[in-house]
Amino acid sequence: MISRRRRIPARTLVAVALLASACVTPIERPADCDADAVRRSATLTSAGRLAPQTIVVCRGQEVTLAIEVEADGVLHLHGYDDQTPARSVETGTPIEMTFDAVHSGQFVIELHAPGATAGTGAGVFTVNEP
Ligand SMILES: [Cu+2]
Repeated sequence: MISRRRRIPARTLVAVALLASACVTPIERPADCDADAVRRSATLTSAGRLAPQTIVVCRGQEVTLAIEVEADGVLHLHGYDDQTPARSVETGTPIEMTFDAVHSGQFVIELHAPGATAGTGAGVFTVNEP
C-alpha cells in the first residue's frame, strides 16, 4: 500500500499558529446574531495588529468593518476576496469595508506592510453559523 503525505497549505499553518496564540477561550455567538446587518469597530495599531484581535459575526449578515488605521500597507481578508477586495491603508485615514458574511469559519485578516511581499496576521474574522 502506498502512503501519501498530505500537504498542509502554508495559509492554514499561519491561521493555526495565529489562532493558537490568540485564542484561549471559546468564541461566543454574538448577541446580535439575528440582525440583518452589523457593524464592528477595530483599530489597526502601529504594530500591525487589530484591537480587538477577533471580530465575530454570523453567516448571512451584512457586515461593516470600521477600522481606525495607525499603520500603512494593504489590508485584506483571506478567504473573502470574492466579497471584499484588498484595501490600501494609511495612518490616520479610517476605512470601512462592507460585505456579506457568506462563508462561515475563521479567516485571517492580514496586513502587507509597504515593500513586504509576505503579509502578517493582524487579526481573525470569525463567522458563526447562525
Ligand atoms: Cu495576504
